[in-house]
Amino acid sequence: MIGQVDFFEELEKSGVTINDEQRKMIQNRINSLMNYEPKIGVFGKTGVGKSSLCNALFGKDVCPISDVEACTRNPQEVFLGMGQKGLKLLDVPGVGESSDRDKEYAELYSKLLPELDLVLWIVKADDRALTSDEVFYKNIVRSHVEEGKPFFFVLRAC
Ligand SMILES: Nc1nc2c(ncn2[C@@H]2O[C@H](COP(=O)(O)OP(=O)(O)OP(=O)(O)O)[C@@H](O)[C@H]2O)c(=O)[nH]1
Ligand SMILES: [Mg+2]
Repeated sequence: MIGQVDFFEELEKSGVTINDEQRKMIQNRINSLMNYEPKIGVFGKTGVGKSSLCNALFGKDVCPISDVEACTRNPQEVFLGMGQKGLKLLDVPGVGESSDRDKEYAELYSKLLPELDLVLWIVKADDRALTSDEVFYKNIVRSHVEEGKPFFFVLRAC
């Protein structure tokens, strides 16, 4: 790749000598960074519109949605291609449906969080019942945010 050739030329011009093995390692590292596809988790309470947001960003109905009942039961990955690169959205089941489901989803969210590059937590702007958002944030998400995980609350208009 031209960028990599320039990079190595520049290093040599600056008097830095690298052997073939080091060059290969650097090249592999650059390639894996260039081809990296960030993964974004779309979290939040059931019915806030997580799957609808993924569909809107994807431009097609790839994640099932429901007007009347908790819908997403398993995490679903949506690939958003942008030219030769892209990123992955992970649509997950929503919290706050029942205590049994919340236990299950607490485990799921905990398992997924380490592999995410960014977490979006969707909240309906007019929602006044925020207990499950608060409990999940405090018990599951906060420690990751404190360790540097990028996190945004996203307010969904009504
Ligand atoms: N008014 C309005 N309704 C929306 C919006 N986004 C989603 N909805 C509606 O909200 C309802 C729930 O949407 P879903 O996308 O299934 O919600 P979800 O967060 O994926 O729900 P779970 O999969 O159960 O966690 C559906 O009736 C959607 O049409 C929005 O921006 N505005
Ligand atoms: Mg859903």
